[in-house]
Amino acid sequence: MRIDVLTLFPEMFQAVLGQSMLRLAQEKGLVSYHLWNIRDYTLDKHKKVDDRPYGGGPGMVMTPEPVFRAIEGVERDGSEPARKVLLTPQGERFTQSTAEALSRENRLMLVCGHYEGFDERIRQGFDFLEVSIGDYILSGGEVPAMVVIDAVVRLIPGVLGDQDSPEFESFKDGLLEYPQYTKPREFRGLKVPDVLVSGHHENIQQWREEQARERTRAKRPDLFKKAPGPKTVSQ
Ligand code: 21W
Repeated sequence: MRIDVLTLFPEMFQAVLGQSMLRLAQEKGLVSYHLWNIRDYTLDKHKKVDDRPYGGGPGMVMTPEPVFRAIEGVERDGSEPARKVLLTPQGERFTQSTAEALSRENRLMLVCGHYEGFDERIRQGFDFLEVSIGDYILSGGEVPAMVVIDAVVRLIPGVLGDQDSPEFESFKDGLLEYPQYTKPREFRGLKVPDVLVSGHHENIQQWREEQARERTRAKRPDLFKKAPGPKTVSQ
């Protein structure tokens, strides 16, 4: 997969794309990241990328010319059209199922805004999937774009090892993760549950399922309602 990122702050991505799983995915040749600065597509001598909103109001709006030129120029840099994603607070909520859908694309183009938003004609000019990562106010689309990249790239076949392969994730059955422990057996008086060191794999599996269900019911009733399995306890 080829991922193009259009942003006013390409340097923000270096640390995230240059470490751990995202870096390894690129080293394995499974993905390539291409960072582009929208400011490089300005035509005026002041390299202006934003301006005051018509009609008045607070903040600045991303001006259409450099964004159009960046999208069109970057698209021509590759050999196939890109699925375009606009990071915006008005977008549809980004979920695991959005990540799964995007992970099947050959080419993604993520367009990040800063300031108060995009001139509306940017939306009119392209076929975007508009995505928000949640209902809180951030300073721009850069962090959301990194969230999207992380969630998508780890789903590309071959990026993760067999052990942490996506099919094994408890999110798949709509439940939260069961509690996990490692050494030592006892830490500051807190003990690892006996069942986990019993070697009885059936009991371990049953305990984990119960814990995952109980945790989800207590912490995420919204997920629990949708998860398969009984919704009430006997008596
Ligand atoms: C925050 C842009 C608030 C615009 C009209 C007049 C991308 C984001 C962002 C930002 C506003 C995402 C207004 C979750 C986010 C992002 C910057 C609102 C007010 N409208 N997901 N004045 N949260 N945020 N502008 O903030 O670009 S995805």
